This record gives sequence, structure tokens and C-alpha cells, in this order.
Amino acid sequence: MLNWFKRKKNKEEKEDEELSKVLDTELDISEKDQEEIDEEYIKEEENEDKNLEKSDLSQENHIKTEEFEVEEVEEKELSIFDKLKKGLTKTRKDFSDKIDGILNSYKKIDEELFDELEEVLVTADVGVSSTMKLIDNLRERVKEEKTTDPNEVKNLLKDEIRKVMLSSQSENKLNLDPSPSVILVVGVNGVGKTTTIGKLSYELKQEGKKVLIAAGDTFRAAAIEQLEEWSNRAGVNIISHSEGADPAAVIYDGIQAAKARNSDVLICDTAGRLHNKDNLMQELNKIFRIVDREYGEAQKEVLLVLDATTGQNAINQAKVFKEVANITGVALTKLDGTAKGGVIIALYDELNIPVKLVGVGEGINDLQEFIVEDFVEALFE
Ligand SMILES: Nc1nc2c(ncn2[C@@H]2O[C@H](COP(=O)(O)OP(=O)(O)OP(=O)(O)O)[C@@H](O)[C@H]2O)c(=O)[nH]1
Ligand SMILES: [Mg+2]
Repeated sequence: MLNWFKRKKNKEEKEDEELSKVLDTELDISEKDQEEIDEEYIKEEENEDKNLEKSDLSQENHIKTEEFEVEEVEEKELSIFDKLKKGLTKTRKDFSDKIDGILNSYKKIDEELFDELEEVLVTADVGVSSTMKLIDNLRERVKEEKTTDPNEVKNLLKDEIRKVMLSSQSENKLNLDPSPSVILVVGVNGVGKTTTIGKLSYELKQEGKKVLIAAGDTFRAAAIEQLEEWSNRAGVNIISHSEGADPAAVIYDGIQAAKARNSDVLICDTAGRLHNKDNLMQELNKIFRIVDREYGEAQKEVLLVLDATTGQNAINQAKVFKEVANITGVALTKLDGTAKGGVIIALYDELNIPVKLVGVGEGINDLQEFIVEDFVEALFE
């Protein structure tokens, strides 16, 4: 193994050891943090109130709706592939441009070239073990096919990435048929759970499904109100209790309402922020038990939301959640704001968890299904 790589590997092993420490910090919220969050929320509310005072409420709503529709029409003009490509802009720049630069600077294929490619993959958060596997496979391919032109290496690498991802035994589509189905949305705080639920509700409603949301994050009032706002935007119903209520009771009520109203999909928000990791995991287990007991007939998805901008830390979070829950898929958010999109390759290769949805912006239309072939194409364009 090359020296640079060894150092990188040692560093990542150390990071792995600190896995639970990292998560504990992420899941732990100090009183000071909570005060800051509350203050921020109060400020936002005051601003909103001021805006509403300025103009007549109905007129305001009317204007907002119109703006919203215009935004949607523009967004729809982009194809799914173009949207993914746009979302991957930063990753692609870092990845494809660098690879082109390297390959153009070499006249023959040698170890140094492989070394440089390794560095690009690790920098794009593909992860050390997946990178090693890919580069080893690439080396073999070059040998087998007696490739001598560095420019041909790009297509071989693309093919190897595709192979690694497709060999993972996973289904990319949300398993929602036949109705009814329930989606439990889990993940640490701030990764984008609530936003993803809003976008997903909207999309499923557009597909003609009857959607109900359960506001299972009762840890703070702001979380419930944020979800209510999203349910309004998406035009779907929501079941909520007040702040501090037992989340399992909210989910229980959600299930009863979904049954009574013949809903196709029940989407449950959960808290990402509790006093510590054990609390969070216990609470999730309680919710899972309620769903199994009360809604056995429903298709069940446990969607782990991960924030792409956190790179390898997202992989660590996935490892922890995988221990306590049967995660059926990942929604990877904030792909638009990061060069760390390579983390998707590691999710497939190291954890065998399919990415089912990707978030490519903060708008209601900025969620899309994930297709491996499209991702690989977009990455190398
Ligand atoms: N750019 C971008 N921002 C996103 C995306 N998804 C979510 N966000 C933003 O990320 C922030 C956090 O999102 P939330 O949906 O509140 O996250 P959460 O996981 O529900 O957070 P907690 O309720 O605190 O646990 C918000 O400002 C969102 O607008 C995305 O795909 N792209
Ligand atoms: Mg939330």
C-alpha cells in the first residue's frame, strides 16, 4: 500500500474508533444549544408576524400560492437526470474534472497514476475501503485488457463504480405497494428529515396517493409546527400531539387515523435530537414495536436520512442506525451543497443500503428517486 494511503487509512481507523463519541456529541444537546434554537425560532416567528401585519392575510396567501406555482412550473422543465446532474455539480467538478486533469497529464499508465486516482476518490468521500477495492479492480482491468492509453482509464473506472454499486443486492424504489404502507423517517438532528417528509408527501400526493403525516418528533414545539407547515404546502393531512407528548402515542394515533381514513401512505417523523443516543434508540424501538403490533398489514419502510455534506460521518451514522433498526433505504439530502457525493458509493459498497431518494435543494420539488445508472453517468459528465 502506498504511504499516503496508509496514513489516510490509519486516520480513518481512528475516526471509526471515535464513532460512538461522534454520535453521542451529535445526539447530545446542551441547554445552551436548545436556548439558541428556541431564540432563533422565536425570532423567525416574530418576523413572520410582522410580515403578516403589513398586509391583508388572504391577499398574502394568494400571492404566496402564485409564486409557488411559478416556481414549480420552472422546476418541472428540468428532467430527472438534469436535476440529479445539477445536484451533483460540486461533486462532479471535484471528481470528473480532477480525473480528467490527471489522465491528461500522463502519457502511460503507472502506479503513480493509480495513486493520484486514489486520492481523488478518497477526497470525494468514497471511503478508504471502497476506494481500495475500486482501484484494485481498475488495476486488474487495465492489465486484463492490456490498456496503455491513460484516457481509456476513465471509462474503465466508471464501469467499475457501476459494477460495485449494482452488485449490492438492493432495491432502489420505495416499497409502498400494495397499500397501505408506512414510512418511518429516522436520522440525527438537522439532517433534513422534516424537509424530506414534506417533499415526499407532495410527490406521493401528485402520484395520486392518499398521504397522512404523523408528527412523531415531539421533542420541541418548533418541530411540530415546521411539519404542519410542510403538510399545508404539500396539501396532506397531519396527526400531531403537543410538545413533550409520547412519540409512540402519536404514531399509534397516526396508524388508527390512517386505517379509518383509508390512507395509502402514513409517513412518520421522529426526533433526531434527544438527551443521548440510548434514549433515542429506545424511543425508536418503542415506535417500531407499535407499528409492528398495530399495523402489521402495512408495507414498512424505515428510511434513514443522511446529510451528504457530512461525508464519512454519514457512513458512521448509518452503521449505528443499522444496529438498532432494519433500515430499508437512505434519503441522502443536501447533495446540492457538497462535493462529497462519493459517499453514495461507500453506502452501497460498505453497508449494502440502497439510496432511495436524494435531496437536491430546499424546495418542495427538490427530491428525487435515485437511479444508480444515472448517478454514475452524471458523476462523469
Ligand atoms: N440545500 C439543501 N438543504 C436541505 C435539503 N434538505 C434539507 N435541507 C435543509 O436542512 C435544514 C434542516 O432540515 P430539517 O428538515 O429541519 O432537518 P431535521 O432532520 O428534521 O432536523 P431536526 O428536526 O432538528 O432533527 C433545513 O434548513 C432544510 O431546508 C437539501 O436537499 N438541500
Ligand atoms: Mg425535524
